[in-house]
Amino acid sequence: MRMFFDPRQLAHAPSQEMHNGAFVPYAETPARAQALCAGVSASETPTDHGEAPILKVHDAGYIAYLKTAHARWVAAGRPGDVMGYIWPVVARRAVNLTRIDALAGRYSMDSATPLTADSWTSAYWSTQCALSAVDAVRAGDKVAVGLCRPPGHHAGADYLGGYCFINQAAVAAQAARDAGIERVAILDIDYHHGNGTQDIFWSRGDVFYASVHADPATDFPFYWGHADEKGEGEGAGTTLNLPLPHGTEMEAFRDAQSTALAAIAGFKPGLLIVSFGADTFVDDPIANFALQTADYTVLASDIAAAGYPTVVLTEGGYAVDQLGDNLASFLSGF
Ligand code: OKP
Ligand code: ZN
Repeated sequence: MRMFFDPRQLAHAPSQEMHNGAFVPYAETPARAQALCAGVSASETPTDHGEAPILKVHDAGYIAYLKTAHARWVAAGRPGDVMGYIWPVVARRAVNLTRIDALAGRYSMDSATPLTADSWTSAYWSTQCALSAVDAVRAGDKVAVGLCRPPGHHAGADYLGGYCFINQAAVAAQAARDAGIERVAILDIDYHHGNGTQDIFWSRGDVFYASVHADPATDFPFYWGHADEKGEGEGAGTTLNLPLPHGTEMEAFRDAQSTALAAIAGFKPGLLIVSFGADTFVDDPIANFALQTADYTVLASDIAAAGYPTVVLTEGGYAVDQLGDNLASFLSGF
């Protein structure tokens, strides 16, 4: 099984995030990436596909922001990492934005995703891992893995958030479409709903998005992921949300994943992309499900049994000491 990782993914290292009204150490650490690598026997450096596949999904102004925001921040005399404080939610005239604070609000969904001088570089290489995994599967491998960090599923076409900058699953799905695969399905089993992925494909009938996640009534990202969100226009019926309550254990999670896989089977995809988050683990410090390490093997076996060419991309998972074992357990199911 080919796996992709680039050491430049380690560079992004925000010092702190806003959490429940106070600054706390940033949870999405470089140590997570080291744990992912420790969980697999070997990985390869990805091929550089350039920016073009990223720009097929993301807004050009947004990508320019990712690349320049930290320099603007420094030029404005600011310390630390870029952090927005005003959003165009109430006053929506987002025109003539030049000041870094205006841009940060325009291109962010939250205040918990600091942007450093290295964020673009790390997110870029995280995305190249996803694209290289798509290449491996197109070349005939049954399954390939992008050891993606930073993660991607909260990033929309023109916004960052939830520790995410570039949506690797979306860029991978679009690359597969552009390579001639007519229908692509994304199965998102991170603890959190993948609002960015849902938004990007909301009105499209060629990419199915199914997510099993914590109920947005209790969990981030709050404004997406309810069961009645099903897509619209050409995409009506190609979004499936399966929210679950705090305390969810393997049996209920597996049932929900089976429901998602049944819906995906009806869509007849030529490629499956799995957004795999290990933050469903019982001891995850920022989440509230109760999966055990051995459960991930069973979940992956169910996915493998569906028989699609499959690209696995890592998303969350913050119990760093068990992250490698949880990933290894999942991959062994293939
Ligand atoms: C990313 B992924 C305030 C709470 C913000 C953000 C969670 C992002 C999870 N600090 N939490 O889906 O694992
Ligand atoms: Zn998550």
